[in-house]
Amino acid sequence: MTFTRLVEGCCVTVVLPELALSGKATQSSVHANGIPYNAIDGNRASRWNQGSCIHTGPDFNPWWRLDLRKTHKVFSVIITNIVDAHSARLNGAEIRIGDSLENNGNDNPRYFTDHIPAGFTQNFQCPGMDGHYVNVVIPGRGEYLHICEVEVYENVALRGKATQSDRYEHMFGAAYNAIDGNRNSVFAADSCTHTDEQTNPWWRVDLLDSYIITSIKITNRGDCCPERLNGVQIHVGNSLEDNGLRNPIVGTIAAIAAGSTDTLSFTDHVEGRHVILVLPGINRFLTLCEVEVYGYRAPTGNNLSF
Ligand SMILES: [Ca+2]
Ligand SMILES: [Ca+2]
Repeated sequence: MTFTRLVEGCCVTVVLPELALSGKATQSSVHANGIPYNAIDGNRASRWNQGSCIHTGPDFNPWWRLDLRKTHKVFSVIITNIVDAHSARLNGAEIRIGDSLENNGNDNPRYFTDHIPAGFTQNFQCPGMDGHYVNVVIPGRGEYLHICEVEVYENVALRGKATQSDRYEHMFGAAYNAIDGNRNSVFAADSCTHTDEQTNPWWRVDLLDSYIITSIKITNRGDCCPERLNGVQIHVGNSLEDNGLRNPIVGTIAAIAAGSTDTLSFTDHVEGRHVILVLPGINRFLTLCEVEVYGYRAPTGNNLSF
C-alpha cells in the first residue's frame, strides 16, 4: 500500500473538522512552547510566530504522535510544514500509522513524506490504513521537529447505510456494494450497484449524522458501459423528501472513464446527512462501483467540547 499525493482535500470523521481535532497529541520533547496540541488546533498558520506549530528539542529521532482514541481506517493525512527558514528540517520525515505504542508508535507501518516545501500543506492518501495512532517521526538523525498542522480523515460513507431506487431485476447490484470499501469495477465481482431500467434511477447513502463534506470519490464500472454515469447529479442535504432529490445539487458528472475513480472536491460549504446520486432520464440504469465521502461531522453543541 502506498500513499499517493493528491491536491484535493479528503476524508473524515469526528468532532471539529476531522479526526485529529478530537484526538490527543504528544511528542518527544517540547521546545519554546511548541506544544503537541499546536498541530491539532485546527489552524494551518505556518509562521512560527503565529503560535500554531509544534517544536521539539534537538532530539535523536524526534517524533510527534496523535492518539485517535480508537482505531480508525485512515484514508488521508494532511501535513502543513513551517514556512520559516527551518522548513527543511521536515525532510525525510515519515508518517507511521497503526495500533502499537512500541517505540512510542514509531514502529508502526511506515510511509515517507519525502519533502514538504516550506509553508505548504501536503495530502498523503492511501486506500485505508487501520490505526489508533498517527506518528510523524524524523528517523536517523538529531533534529528539531516542526509541524504546523496534521489532519486525519476517513471515508465516512463506510459507516453509512445505502439504498437505491430498485435493484437490477430486483435482485442484483445491491446498494451496499458502493460502500463496501472495494473499488473493484467488474460487475461480476459483486462490488457494484445496479438499478433496474428506470426513469431517474437513484442511489443514496445515509451518513447517519450531518457532515461537512469536502470531497466525494466515485468509481465507475469498468467492464461495460461507462457512459451510463454521464449526467449523474449529486445532491447533498438532510431532507428525504422526494427520495432526497429536493436537496441541493452540489455537482454533476460529465464523464468518468471505465473503471476509473474521479473526485469531486468542494470549496464551498457542502453539508448534509444524505448523499444522493440520480441519473435524470428515461430507460436508464445507474451503476456505481464505489462512492467515498470525505468530510467531518458538522459541529454541534456536543462535539464542540472535548
Ligand atoms: Ca496548527
Ligand atoms: Ca464497491
